[in-house]
Amino acid sequence: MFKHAIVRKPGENFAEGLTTSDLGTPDYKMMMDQHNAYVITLQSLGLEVHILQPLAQYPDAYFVEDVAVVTPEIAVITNPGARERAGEVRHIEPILSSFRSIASIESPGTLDGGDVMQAGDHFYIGVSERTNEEGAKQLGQILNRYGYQWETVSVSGGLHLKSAVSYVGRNTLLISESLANLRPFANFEKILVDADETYAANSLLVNERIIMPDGFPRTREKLRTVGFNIIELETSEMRKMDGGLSCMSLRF
Ligand code: CIR
Repeated sequence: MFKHAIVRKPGENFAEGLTTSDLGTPDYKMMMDQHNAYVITLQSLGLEVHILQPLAQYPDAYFVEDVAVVTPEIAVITNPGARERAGEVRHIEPILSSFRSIASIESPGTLDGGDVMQAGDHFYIGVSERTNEEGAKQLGQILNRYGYQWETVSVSGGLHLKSAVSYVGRNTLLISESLANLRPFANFEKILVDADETYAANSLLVNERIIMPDGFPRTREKLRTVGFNIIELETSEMRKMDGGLSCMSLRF
C-alpha cells in the first residue's frame, strides 16, 4: 500500500514544456482543474499528498515521476534524458531525502522515471530516447543491492516504456499491442489495449484501485470484466504535453 505521493503543481507556463503531440495548446485553468482532481483522488485513496510549487524555469517539472525512482529502501534521483529537464532533479532531492536515503544516476547515464516499471521484485527499464543503456545499468545495480531484479526493454515509438504498458497487480499488464509479444513480458497475464486507445495503457494502480484516463471505453470494459475497480480522470491537457497519469506523481 502506498502512504505518500509527491506532486508538483503545473506552472502558468506549463505549455512551454516539451511535446510531440498535435492536440493543440493546453489550457492552464483546465490543467489545474485536472491536476486538482488527481490530487484529490490520491488523497481519497489514503495517500498523504505532498504538493510542491511550480518551477518557472522548468515547465515540465510537474511530471515528477521522471526525476526519481522510489522503493521502500532508497530514492534514486535520475538524470533525465532531455537536456531541458536535467536541472529539475535538484528540486526533488530535498523532499525525498526526508523519506529515504538518496542515490543518483550519473552522466553519461540518462534515465527518466517514466521508463521504469516495477512488478513485484522485478523492474523493467525501458531504453528509449530518454533512457540509455548506461542509465539503466546504473539503476539496475542500485536495485540489485536491495534484492531486486531488473532487465531492459527496448522502447521504439512512444516517449517512455510506461507510455505503453502499466503493471496493474495480479501478475497482469495493461499493455499496448505493440509491446505485448516482447519476451520480457511473456509470463504475465495481459489486458491488451487497442491501437486507438494506446494512451490508456498509462494507467495507475494505487491501493487496489486503477486510475485510468477518461474516454477509453474498450479498455475500461476489459478492466471491468476481469474485476478491476476503476476511477476515471480527465487527462486532456496533460496529454497535450505528452504526459499521462503516472507521470504526475511519485508514489511510495
Ligand atoms: C516531457 O517530454 O518530458 C514531458 N513533456 C512529458 C513527460 C511525461 N512523463 C512521463 O511519461 N513519465
